[in-house]
Amino acid sequence: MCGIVGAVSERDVQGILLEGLRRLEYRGYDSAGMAVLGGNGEISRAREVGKVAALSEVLVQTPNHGTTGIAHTRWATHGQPSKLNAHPHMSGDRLAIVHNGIIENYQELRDQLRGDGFEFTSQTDTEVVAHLIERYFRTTGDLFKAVQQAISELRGAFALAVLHADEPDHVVVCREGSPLVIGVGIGENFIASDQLALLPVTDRFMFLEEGDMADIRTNSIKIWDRDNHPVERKVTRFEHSMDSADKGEYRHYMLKEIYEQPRVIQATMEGRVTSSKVLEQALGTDAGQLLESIRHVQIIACGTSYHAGMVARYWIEDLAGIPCSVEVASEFRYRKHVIQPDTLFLCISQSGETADTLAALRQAKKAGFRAALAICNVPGSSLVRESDLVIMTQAGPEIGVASTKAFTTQLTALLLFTIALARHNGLSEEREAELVTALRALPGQVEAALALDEAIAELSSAFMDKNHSLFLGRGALFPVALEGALKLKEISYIHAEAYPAGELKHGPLALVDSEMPVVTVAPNNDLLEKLKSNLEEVRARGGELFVFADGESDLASEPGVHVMQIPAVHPITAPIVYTIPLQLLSYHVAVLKGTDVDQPRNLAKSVTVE
Ligand code: HGA
Repeated sequence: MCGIVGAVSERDVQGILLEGLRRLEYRGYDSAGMAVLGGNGEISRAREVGKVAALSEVLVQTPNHGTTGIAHTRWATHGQPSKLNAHPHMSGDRLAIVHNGIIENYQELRDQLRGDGFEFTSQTDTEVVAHLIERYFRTTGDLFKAVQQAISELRGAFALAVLHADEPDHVVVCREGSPLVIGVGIGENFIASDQLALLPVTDRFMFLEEGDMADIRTNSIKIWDRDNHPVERKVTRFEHSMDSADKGEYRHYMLKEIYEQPRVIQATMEGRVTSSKVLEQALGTDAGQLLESIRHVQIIACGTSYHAGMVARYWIEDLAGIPCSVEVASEFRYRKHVIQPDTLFLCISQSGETADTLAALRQAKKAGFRAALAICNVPGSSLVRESDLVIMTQAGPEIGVASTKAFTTQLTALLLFTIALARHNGLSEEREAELVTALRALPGQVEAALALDEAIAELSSAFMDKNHSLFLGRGALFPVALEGALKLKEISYIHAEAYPAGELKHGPLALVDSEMPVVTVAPNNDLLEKLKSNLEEVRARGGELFVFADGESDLASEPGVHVMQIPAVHPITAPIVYTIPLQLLSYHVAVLKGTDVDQPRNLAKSVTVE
């Protein structure tokens, strides 16, 4: 999704802005641009379609020197990806603006502003905001007031950074529905939509709250809340090490992130388990009291996080005996729901800024859920700040657009939560100790699954020239099949569908032939025998099978059947371990196909627009 970077400094900011944009590339975007206020009192702007490298080349030819600037990577929502639609947008040649989000009433404002004589050069909703601010600037002669008045007329979601040539040396920013963070420097200050963009220049950050506006200068940061009261926002230090945003020896971020999983799963458990128990205080000081009262769990998430939620439903109903519903956020938020008493609202999001998930949470709070629990990877994100309880995953920055380590750490956190909840609902000490032992074995088991990398790379050539594929799983492994299919779609662009294996004969079997590889995850659980029958059904129709199976499952390779043995795992933790080979399979197929693995086409990392 779009990214914003800005700087107010005494030194030249072009390099800082460009580096910031590069660090936001992982979010996915279609064009990039920058506006800098030069020493001559003029704003110079550069915009290019495509990668930040293209913008950088233009800036080598014609540099944008100056000490105050704003920059942007755009992921189009209103108007096609083009140079004219790329940000920054300007009103005349004195005001420049960058925007993340969507202005819902842009058409009506556009008509009004046209009537006032403003000319539009783009199809974007953002340009409306530029002209609206300029209109108020003409009457107030004050950029801060002009932004304040303009945003009072906007409906939708936005993070904005505004620069005016008549008011040099500062940037005015605001946040309503899209994230914005201030980077605190010495004799210089910064802004960005994601703190990662600013790590080369600072590790101290202030997170703006919903409705905040701020005035950023070299030596001051002033913030006002929605009611126009001056407020202080806490300065927090960035915790993850700098190198977590580097690729290191790996060819792609995605591969690096797949390999980080043993460590980050371990980190997600750290401080939260003893040798035999889950420490429920790690979920929050009052967690015990709250968990005691929960009678139902409603999980909300999108994409990969939704698949994590689907796995958790099996766990919660199995171990805690509590009913659990799972729904994608974009559906949940637009329908009426019946809320059971004492329902816990559980949101899962890697970034904590997923627009639909946040909107669902805000609705849920009004609707009267018992409490909200967030499972999230980004400290200080909106989701974390707005939830009652939080379990932070410790995945560290995830740069690859296709989520890997965020998923398995979400599952780890969800299992910790499930065990804590189950303890209030009849889980015995022995069973808890057994589950904690299974959890603690995970890093080693994931490591063992990673050892299959080379063998999976060989297998992947069978998918190279295929257009479709089918993924099968049963029970809690069905969402793992869904996640495997999603990974293959996302990065190799091969159409992949996932089904609960028992559904095969109710339709998808009609598609099976030698051109349709069928991938299956088959741990040694009580559904294995049933799954084997489903695989026979595929073989009988000439389908080629790729089975990731428990070593004890007595499934063996034969012509048309490729079996990869996975070390024995506890049935409860199997979904985490069996995810690994599917990630590796997608990765290798994508590499063979030569796609942009870390930034697949049309996709964005944190989906901060609806
Ligand atoms: N609506 C604006 C910004 C889009 C955005 O924030 N994407 O993540 C545009 O289309 O330019």
